[in-house]
Amino acid sequence: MNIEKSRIAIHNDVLLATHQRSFDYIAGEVENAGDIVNKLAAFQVAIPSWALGTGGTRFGRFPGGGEPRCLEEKITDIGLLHQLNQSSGAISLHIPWDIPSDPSHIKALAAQYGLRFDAMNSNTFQDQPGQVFSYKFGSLQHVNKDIRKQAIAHNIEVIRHGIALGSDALTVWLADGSCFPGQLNFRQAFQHTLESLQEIYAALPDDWKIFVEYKAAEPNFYSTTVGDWGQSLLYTSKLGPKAFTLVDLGHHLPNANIEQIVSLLLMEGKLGGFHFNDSKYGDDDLTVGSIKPYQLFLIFNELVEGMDAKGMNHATGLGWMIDASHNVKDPLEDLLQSIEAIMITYAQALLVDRKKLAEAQQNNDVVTAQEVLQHAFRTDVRALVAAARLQAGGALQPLALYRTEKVREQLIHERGMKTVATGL
Ligand SMILES: [Mn+2]
Repeated sequence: MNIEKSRIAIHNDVLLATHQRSFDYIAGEVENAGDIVNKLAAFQVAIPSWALGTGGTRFGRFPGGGEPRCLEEKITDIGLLHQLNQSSGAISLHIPWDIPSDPSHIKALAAQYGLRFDAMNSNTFQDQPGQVFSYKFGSLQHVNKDIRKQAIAHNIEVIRHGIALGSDALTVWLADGSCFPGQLNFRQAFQHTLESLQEIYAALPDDWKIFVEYKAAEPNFYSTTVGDWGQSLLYTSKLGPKAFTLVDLGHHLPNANIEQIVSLLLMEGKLGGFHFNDSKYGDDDLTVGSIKPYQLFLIFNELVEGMDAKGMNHATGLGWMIDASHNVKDPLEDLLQSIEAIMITYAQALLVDRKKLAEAQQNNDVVTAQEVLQHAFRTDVRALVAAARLQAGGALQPLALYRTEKVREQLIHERGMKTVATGL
């Protein structure tokens, strides 16, 4: 389904006067409103194919109906989001769930919605039907060379699918690790993983990147072979200039200082990808900004500061993606909320008075430093975000329009109540 441009225009017309009032107020309060709006309009966040259906937990899954049944329908769903907010202009695929049978057709369909293909994701955390060897005891780290070879070959196959679609990055997240003390020799597991990654790295086209994602725990609960940013940085440093660390907000131990991690990775030129979500206890994969919005702001503040220090383009310098799961919400509504939270936080980070903050730091004026950050965080920037959407042809209130257009009801009508997206 499509949301007609005229429907978006009618929606915007009704809200325009109210929006303009709010915009005029904030534009008078901040120095560079026009510049911020342009940066917001350029900023695109990739949606992963697996976020379009109900995730579930290990206890159960309660699908809401109308979920995409194939890759084409996943592209359609992201196209709908992008029509509404003009900020979801990329899709991230997971192989083997999303193997395109006709890549040129899939590429054309995505282009029709203005979507590009973001990083490709491999999957060696499950066994697939017909697979010769099991990944029960790991993949790239495995003690058996034949199993490592199978996992390497899968990653190279993912690169091939990505080339056909015009992607330019591979994200490797490994479930590899151990559940009990003594199960693994840590150094051997690291060396096996490094050698496997080196073979995958050798298969990357010249203009491709590989992102090595780390995670502290789960599904292995004693050790993880890429367990934290230090281990990821070790791998990516040894691999070479096309290898980068990927930070997923939910993949840290509780209370980790993620803003400091991204700052140092940016300094080293080794931050490549970023996965947004939120959590209270572990890798909860909740809606971005729903639990710890101030932490997200502090992270964005370091991202903006660190990227500016390196002269990086905010929109294209890193691979931005939402990596969340939806157990009780409509997945598309959840994604609209996540994108909104990302845009608001990015706008607030752009508001930080860098000069004043640097002066406060230089003078050990701790109070002013905090005031500078919290002034930006407490500024209501929603009208700036809405203005960026309006400028790009999106809806002033995407979630409201999604509901009044009865998008989910239409998707259920088209696809049925009992649909399950591949991979879920
Ligand atoms: Mn992730």
